[in-house]
Amino acid sequence: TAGVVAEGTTIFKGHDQIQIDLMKEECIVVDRDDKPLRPGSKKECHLMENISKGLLHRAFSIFLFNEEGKLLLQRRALEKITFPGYWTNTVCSHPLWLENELIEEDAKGVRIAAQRKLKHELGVPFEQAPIDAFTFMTKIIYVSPSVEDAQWGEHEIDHIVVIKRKIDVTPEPNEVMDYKYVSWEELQEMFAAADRKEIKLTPWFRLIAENHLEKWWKDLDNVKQHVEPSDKIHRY
Ligand code: DMA
Ligand code: MN
Repeated sequence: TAGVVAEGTTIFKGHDQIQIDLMKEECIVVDRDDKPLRPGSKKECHLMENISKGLLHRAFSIFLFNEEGKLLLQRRALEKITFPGYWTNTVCSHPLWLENELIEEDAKGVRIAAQRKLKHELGVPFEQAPIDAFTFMTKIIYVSPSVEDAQWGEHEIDHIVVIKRKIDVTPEPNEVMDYKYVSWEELQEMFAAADRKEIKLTPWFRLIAENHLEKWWKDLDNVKQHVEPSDKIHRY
């Protein structure tokens, strides 16, 4: 797989073939107000060369809490092309340019995609995570190069969804190398460990955790009271 050439440049260097194939997925290219413009391949959307010119796509981040109110984190597999080996929130991915995943009403498309990826990455059966169990909270926009390989990065409008549910986890090893449930206090210890460079945390996870998560986590059973209007986008 080394040295696959695309558009005249060596883009994939010894990357995992399954992850290379996933770069063909059709993401949703959006404008700065999150209005869908056109499909764009995952590869196109994550090359810094395009991001530098302003290319932006739609994403989602799931924060899943168990019955005790602990947050499920995953450690991204070393096969991932962006942010390999990083600890992050339960699941992050992209709604695709598909009729059902483009539905805007009540963030339904994002919730359908969230259910799809909870199954794909963590093996959660659909019936354990019905789409109505996800609550859309707010949107953030951010940009970040991938530290390990600067040709890749993220520039997304990230839709944050929260779900409190008992689930069974069966990780897909090509996606997830480890997972754990943490309390708020344990998460603060992870931030300190990341500051000491003992572990790596994804930039979007830290951004959401430090700016938005606490008020939701402390009021999980009334989380719907904290839902923000769908046209509100926090800009970082
Ligand atoms: C992308 O996550 C989404 C966000 C919010 C950064 P990802 O790289 O894990 O996407 P995928 O699982 O589709 O590769
Ligand atoms: Mn992305």
